[in-house]
Amino acid sequence: MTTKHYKRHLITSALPYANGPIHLGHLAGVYVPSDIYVRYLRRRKRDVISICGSDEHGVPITLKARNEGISPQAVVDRYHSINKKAFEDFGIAFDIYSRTSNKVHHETASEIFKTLYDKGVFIEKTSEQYYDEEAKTFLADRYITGACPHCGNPCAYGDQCEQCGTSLSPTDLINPVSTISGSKPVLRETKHWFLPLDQYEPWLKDWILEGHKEWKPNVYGQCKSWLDQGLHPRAVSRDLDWGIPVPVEGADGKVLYVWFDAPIGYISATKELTPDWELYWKDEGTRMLHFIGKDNIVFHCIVFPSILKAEGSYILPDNVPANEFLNLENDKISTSRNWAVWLHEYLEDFPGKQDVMRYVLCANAPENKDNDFTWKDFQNRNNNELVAILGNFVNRTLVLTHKYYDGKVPEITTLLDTDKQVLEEIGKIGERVEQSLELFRFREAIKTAMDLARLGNKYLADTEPWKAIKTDPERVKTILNVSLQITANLTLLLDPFLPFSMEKLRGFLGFEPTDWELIGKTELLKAGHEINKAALLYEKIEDDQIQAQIDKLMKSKEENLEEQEAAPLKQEIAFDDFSRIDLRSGCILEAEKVAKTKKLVKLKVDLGFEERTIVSGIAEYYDPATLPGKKVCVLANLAPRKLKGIESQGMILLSENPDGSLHFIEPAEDAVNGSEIN
Ligand code: B3M
Ligand code: ZN
Repeated sequence: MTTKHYKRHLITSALPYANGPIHLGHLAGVYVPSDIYVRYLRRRKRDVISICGSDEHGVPITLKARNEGISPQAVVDRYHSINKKAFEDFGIAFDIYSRTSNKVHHETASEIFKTLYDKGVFIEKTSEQYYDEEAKTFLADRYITGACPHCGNPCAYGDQCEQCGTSLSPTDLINPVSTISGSKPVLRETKHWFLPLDQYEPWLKDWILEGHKEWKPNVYGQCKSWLDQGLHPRAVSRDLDWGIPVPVEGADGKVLYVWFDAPIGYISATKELTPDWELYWKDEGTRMLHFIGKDNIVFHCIVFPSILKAEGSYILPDNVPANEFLNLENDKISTSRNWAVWLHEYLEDFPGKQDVMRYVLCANAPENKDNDFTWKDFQNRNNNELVAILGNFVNRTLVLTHKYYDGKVPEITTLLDTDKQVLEEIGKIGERVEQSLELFRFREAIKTAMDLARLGNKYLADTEPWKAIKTDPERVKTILNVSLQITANLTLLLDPFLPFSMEKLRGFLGFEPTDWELIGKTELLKAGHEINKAALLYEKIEDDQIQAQIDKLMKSKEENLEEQEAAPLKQEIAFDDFSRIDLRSGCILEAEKVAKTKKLVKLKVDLGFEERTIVSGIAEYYDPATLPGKKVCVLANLAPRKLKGIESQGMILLSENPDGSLHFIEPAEDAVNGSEIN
């Protein structure tokens, strides 16, 4: 089915956490595609609302507040306004940009929780969780670190060891420490309410795996793997003091889990936008689409639909065209490492160039796999595509119309076959762009739309009006009339992608319509119509502008490495605790990568009194071929453990730099193998 088959459209875009600014990754993953699609629907005169807002609860917010010594409300107030303005300035045309700390959201989320609670949907469970007595808060998985029981990595997280990849639960960690206060957390009983996702598994399998085979492969595939693994009850409450209080008896100090409340934020925002909100959320004539990044797929395809299904009166998403991730200069975008291009800074550094970034992020979108943004590619696409193809065609057409006809659209004298073919091709290109957009293939859509500008350039190159004007001025009238029709069609076709420049171009042409249905129609610009004074649509971006951005990134990378605080000190220990560990000097005899792992190397280590096999997560930092002969420090009395089938008999001591790189702690060259390290 295509957009014309639905009475109305409800388009939601992922609610960004209000704990930091918007960056290119957010735009490429979610907001540029959703805005293109919404603008396309509006140009087709569809009944559509575009919903977004700040996601203002959850641990990311409270951590940011703690790190800055301000309140969570102060954090969300700051970033809600920064992000709201940045989206507006960038032309992301939401109908509403709300926020989940609003009263209407607290009421809506509480009401839905209460409905499910009263229906007996939730499982109530009491379990032990780590509690930080200093910070007076229960600890979410990522806020507990400790030694990995499998590879000894001293900085494993409560949910995963990043050195050996093992998934963990907080109680697996050896010597757990709270990353908030650095103190040793204690286990405390706590009650929570669980959404029984396992009970919805049969329905989800039918609804998604049978009913939505048309979903993008990256979305369908992730849903399938989650469902194949089997779903488990998921806690929908947390022990936090920031969030929406759980609206039932016996829930003091507990709030709704952020991923329970946040998607309901789409509903609350719609309530704020229109009294007809139920038409969009409860009428089967509405098509609901969620635009998100791949890390939110499970919440939008499995958790939120299960909540809506259990509540019983809401419609479900018809599609969830999630994008993959955008990297930056071949490295993952990272807020904590300040490895990002922030939207509000881009707008300051490149004023008036919103469409250049919209164009690049669309043409280079991570639609089916992660992709990379480089400033060089940004410059090349601007200079070689926007300036050299689109801008060049439009500029030549307008300049020649002013030069030969004083700015008036000349009448068609004789239409040759070539002219007719060009005019017919306009409509065909329009249809192809439409098909791509209906399938959420935005890269393909903008490339096809640019084919119309390529067609125009070829038409001018083939007909050479600047030469023909001397010998056959009547012919030139037709050539420029056709070129002006192409230009008018470009404003219609590219408007969803490049709204700022197409508005400018409509101004140059004195052409107001924006209806998609006009694409390919004859004579959008009538003979005699007067066009206005024109200017360049796009200007070249110079090397020094790009170099300045690259320098800025490198500088922030260096600064970040210096600034990055060392990991918090672990809890104080007595000498006896230390004396229980046995450290020895050793020397690597052999080293080989462990097959099918990214990080692991199998070492044979000479301890003087014996040789040991030890597995270490250093493959990304050391070439095994260079290791034989290297002196190392060995934790020699760590209990052996199996790693990828290999028994590792001890641990090599490594220091971890702020950038995550691992480095051997090397005894002196003359240290005897097996000698004790005290
Ligand atoms: N706040 C975005 C994120 O995971 C998350 C989206 C909520 S959409 C309801 O970064
Ligand atoms: Zn590990």
